[in-house]
Amino acid sequence: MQKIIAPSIGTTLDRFIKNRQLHFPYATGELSQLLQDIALACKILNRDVNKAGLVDINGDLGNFNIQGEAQQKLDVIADDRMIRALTNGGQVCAILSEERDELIEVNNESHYIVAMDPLDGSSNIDVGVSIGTIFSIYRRLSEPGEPVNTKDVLQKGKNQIAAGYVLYGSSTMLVYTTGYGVNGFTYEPSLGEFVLSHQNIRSPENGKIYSINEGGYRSFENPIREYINFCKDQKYSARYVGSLVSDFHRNLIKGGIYIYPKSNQAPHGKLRLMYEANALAFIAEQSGGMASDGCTRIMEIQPIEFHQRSPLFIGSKNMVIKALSYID
Ligand code: P6P
Repeated sequence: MQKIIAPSIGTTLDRFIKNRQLHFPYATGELSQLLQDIALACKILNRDVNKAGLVDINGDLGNFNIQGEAQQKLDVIADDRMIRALTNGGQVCAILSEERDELIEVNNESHYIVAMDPLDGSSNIDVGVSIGTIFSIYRRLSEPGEPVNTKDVLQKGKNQIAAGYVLYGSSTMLVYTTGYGVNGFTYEPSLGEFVLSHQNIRSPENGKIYSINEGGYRSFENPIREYINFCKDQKYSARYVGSLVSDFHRNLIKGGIYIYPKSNQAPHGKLRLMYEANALAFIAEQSGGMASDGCTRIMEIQPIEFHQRSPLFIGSKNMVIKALSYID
């Protein structure tokens, strides 16, 4: 068997994925191909995002997605690019997108399902704030060739084969896990490659950053208000970008907690289980962190609807434990 050389900083994503595949002699390479298909779409999207101010792709389209949120032009472009790359790549049998009401059936013979938020935080596009793509990968439960059914899609987060995000920020980073740790790759435009820059990311167990939209303070339940007051007593720093991937990534690297709780306005929270909470929960846990909806481990929640929402407490393990201790 080919000698497995531990990847070093500077390794390209493609080489890293191929190296990892060597650890699994029975791997068929399909997941590797799928990850590369996603990376390709995000490289193209990175170009679109970086010129958003220069060409007419800012602003909203005047229509709304299933969430009732104004669809931004770049939202739709991102959705189209991801769907095209995944379809052309040939590895997915179905795609669940935040931008599409219904499941997109692709290739009945393929094994994988992708749940994605093609461009999260898109309301920030016009004001130059970082935005992100979030993806989650499952293996279908039905046999190839059979029609894809809802059970193939509505799987618990603990069944994820892989999950990740791309942060289009001061630099563009892809962070993902396949269940064997978390690694980060920074896009090098001169090479057109994602390059390993953050090997085996570990989430600090403690932190001094809390991320929650305190504008909702009066609509939060008392335990959330009490935890916010605890954070203030501890003199933690309040950091809330209003872009989930940005807030999550900063907390992953520096230590911190992100909370989007249920409230009067959002009785189930705002964030979506299938393609936001589950994907980030996989990364959080694989890096030593924690993710809960306030009473249940995110990755244990049995989904019942494609676009269902969930409250989210995610980040440094001891901070999440402390926040949950305020909730009966
Ligand atoms: P609010 C963006 O719309 C998003 O889904 C996340 O990226 C972000 O963290 C959250 O919503 C912001 O929501 O209600 O605080 O504006």
